[in-house]
Order: sequence, then C-alpha cells, then structure tokens
Amino acid sequence: MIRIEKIMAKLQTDFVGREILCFEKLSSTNATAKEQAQEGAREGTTIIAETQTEGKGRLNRRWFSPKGGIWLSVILRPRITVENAAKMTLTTSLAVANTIRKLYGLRAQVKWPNDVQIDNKKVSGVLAASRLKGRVVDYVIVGIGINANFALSSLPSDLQTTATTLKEVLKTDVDVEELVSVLLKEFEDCYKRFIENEFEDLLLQWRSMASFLGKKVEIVSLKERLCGVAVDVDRNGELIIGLEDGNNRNIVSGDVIVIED
Ligand code: BT5
Repeated sequence: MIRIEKIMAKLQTDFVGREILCFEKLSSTNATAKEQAQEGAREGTTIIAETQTEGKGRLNRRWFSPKGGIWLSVILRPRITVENAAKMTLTTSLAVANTIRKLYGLRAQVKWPNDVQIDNKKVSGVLAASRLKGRVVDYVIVGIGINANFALSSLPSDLQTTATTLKEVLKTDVDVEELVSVLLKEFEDCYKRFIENEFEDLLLQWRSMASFLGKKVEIVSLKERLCGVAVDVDRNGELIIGLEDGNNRNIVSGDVIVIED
C-alpha cells in the first residue's frame, strides 16, 4: 500500500501534492484528475493509483500499470496560452529524470517528446493534457508513470526489450513514498521555473540529458515516416530533424526511433 501520511511527512512542496487522493485501483489517474479539475480542485491536487486498468499513453495507446509502479496525475492551472502547453511535457520529463538521478545516482536520460530512459530503455512516460477556454488554458493534467517496484515480467513480452523498471536496474525495491515526495518537489520546482518564463533554461538542462540528439533516427507520426538526424529541440519544444537533402524539418508530434548510435 502507498501511504499518504508517509508521503506528506517527507513532502517539501508549496502546493503540488498538498492535496493527495490515493486509490488502490482506478481506470486512469488522468481520468479521475480531469473529473476533479472540472469540479474545481485546486492547483497541485494529485491523484495516485496503485494500479490502473486503463492507463493511457499518447493517442489513446495503452499504458501498462501493474502494482508496484507510480501512477499519478497532477492538476495544474497555469495562466498560459495554448502554444505553451506542449512545453509542459518536456518540463515534466526533466523533473522525472532529475528525480531518478538525485535519488538513485542512475544516468536517467530523456527522449523526445515524453520518455525517460535508463540504458536506452523506457522507465517512465509522461503526458500533459490541456483543457482550453478559448486560447487560454483552463487546466492541465500532468500524468506521470514510473516503472518502480515490479519485475519486467509483469509487462507484455514485446515491451520487455524496450522497457525497464527501477527494481530491475537497482536489484532492489525503492521507497515509493520517498520517490513520490521527491518527484513532486522536483516537479514543482521545474513547473515554477516554467511559469516564470524560464523554459529555455529548463530546455538547456533537458538537452544535456537527451539520449537521441545527434543520432540517426526514424520519426513515425500519424501522417508519415521519415529518416534523418535529430538535430535539436527548439524553444517551442519542437523536434528539428536534418534531412538527407540538407533541409531541416520541424516535428510537432510523433515517436522517435534511434536507428544508429
Ligand atoms: C507515454 O505515452 O509514455 C505516456 C504514459 C503516461 C502514463 C501515465 S500513468 C499516470 C497517468 N494516467 C494515465 O492513464 N496515463 C498517465 P506514449 O509515449 O504514447 O507511450 C505508450 C507506449 O509505451 C505504449 O504504446 C507501449 O508501447 C509502451 N508502454 C506501455 N506501458 C509501458 C510501461 N509500463 N513501461 C514502458 N513502456 C510502456
């Protein structure tokens, strides 16, 4: 069981996680967070579930959420316009990578747009879903999944080569409540910097942990597949790909597959 009192005892945030709702099982913490946000939950309210029966990734893809993982969503109410909302994803993955580095000394890396990896394997995925009022954001639900205390064998076999868990890497269980409290603090710090218009500083740090920059990659999106070199991620959070013809292309959404190290 995840113990809220233990998280609270360690929590050093101003507002993120000051209100925590913890459930044994939910369909998705994002769905519950959305309901709470619509009912007026205050900024920072955090929903945690020990397992999710319908955890979601981007494009409605399935996110496997066995017991032992950290599955949580945070409700935010930033005063930003729609163009800025996508930057929340990079801000969040930076917070997750920083947390894993600080707590366990592991070389966590980020992959555009929303993965955190250890040894090129996905240990965490994040999502930022915004609800708009005109061009302004009404609220953002940030969803974070971290594969913490479960064996890889709890995931479907096709994911066992692309994913990893903290338990698998560290060969021991981690303290889940400590992980959640440090993560929420790290996230709040990154979020505050984002709100204070320091996204470019966050991006500098994010880039320094990026596993894929400078590598030959394939981009797979709903519209197309293309190959090139991952040149950079720009100040809007878009991925810049150098094509074989010498031109650059900006990519707004899609998956990155590294094809040559
Ligand atoms: C993500 O999507 O990586 C975002 C994952 C966000 C999960 C959190 S958990 C709390 C909150 N509540 C939710 O319902 N969601 C959020 P994407 O980049 O689309 O990656 C999805 C793909 O990752 C799937 O298609 C699988 O290939 C793979 N995958 C699924 N479960 C995984 C896991 N536990 N670990 C590693 N890879 C996984």
